[in-house]
Amino acid sequence: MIKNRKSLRVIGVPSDLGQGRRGVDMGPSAIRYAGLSEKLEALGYDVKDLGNLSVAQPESRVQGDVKLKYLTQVHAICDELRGMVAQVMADNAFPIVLGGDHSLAIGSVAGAAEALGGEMGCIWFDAHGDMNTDETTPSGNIHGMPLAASLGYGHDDLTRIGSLFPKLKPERVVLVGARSIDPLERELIAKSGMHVFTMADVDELGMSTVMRRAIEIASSGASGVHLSVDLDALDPMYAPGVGTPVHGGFTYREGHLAMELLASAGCVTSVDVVEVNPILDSENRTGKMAVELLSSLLGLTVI
Ligand code: 6HN
Ligand code: MN
Ligand code: MN
Ligand code: MN
Repeated sequence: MIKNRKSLRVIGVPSDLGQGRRGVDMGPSAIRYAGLSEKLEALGYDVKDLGNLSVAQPESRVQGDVKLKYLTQVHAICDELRGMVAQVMADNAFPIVLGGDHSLAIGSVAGAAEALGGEMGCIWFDAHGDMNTDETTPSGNIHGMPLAASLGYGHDDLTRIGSLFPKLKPERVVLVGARSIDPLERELIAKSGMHVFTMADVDELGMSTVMRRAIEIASSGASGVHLSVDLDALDPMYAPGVGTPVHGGFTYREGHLAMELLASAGCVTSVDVVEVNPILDSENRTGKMAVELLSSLLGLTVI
């Protein structure tokens, strides 16, 4: 059971503004089609789907700065999401945020940290570092920046959303699954003092040891833990429908074991499931994987 919360609230963020490639805007629908609400209700939760945030179509918007594409719109989406996540948690419910590209985590982390009064830990499953800023980005895509922004690095419109600054402290931040880090991003990761378990660490230590350490780091002395799940942490064999696939990720069982260990630790207080791209998927496998992982996190092993 996740921090004794029986009420789950689903929020969809159908945005691909933080990403170069279109399709992740359909992620929330794909995850819902895979039976999200029904499966979580079957676990005994009270589930309410709060619908989607409204996001403009790309044809009607201006890209803006090439180093921070769609900054104005991403800022507005993240600020709205921050308010919704904070409200859900103030109502003693557990928010499940469906993406959409990973830039939305700037808003969900901000809202969760605000609701918990700071001192929140964060576990980030990702092939990437998401630790770029406008000064280091190779793409200008804000989905490569949310962890940096949450730690206080980057443009004010990304780091100063809401009242807390920064949202996260590096000693309670853990990235798991990394295997594609840009050269300048690597420097910021090292400088920041956050914790990283690469895929090489998962190979050497095993997922069980990695997750026990990650849980200890993120949750000790913390008011709660935000879990941000980028589906590209999984190997593309199990999650082919992602915008930026990288070989050599979590196996099916490693992904589930990570969730099951989080479930038994009972430390997670909010979650994002992001970067699902149905256009690149086959028969909604990645949407289904997202639902299965959430089911494991919330107490059921789906095999
Ligand atoms: N994601 N590091 C690359 C960039 O453009 O900054 C890729 C980022 C991918 C981000 O998958 O959430
Ligand atoms: Mn990623
Ligand atoms: Mn501003
Ligand atoms: Mn990511």
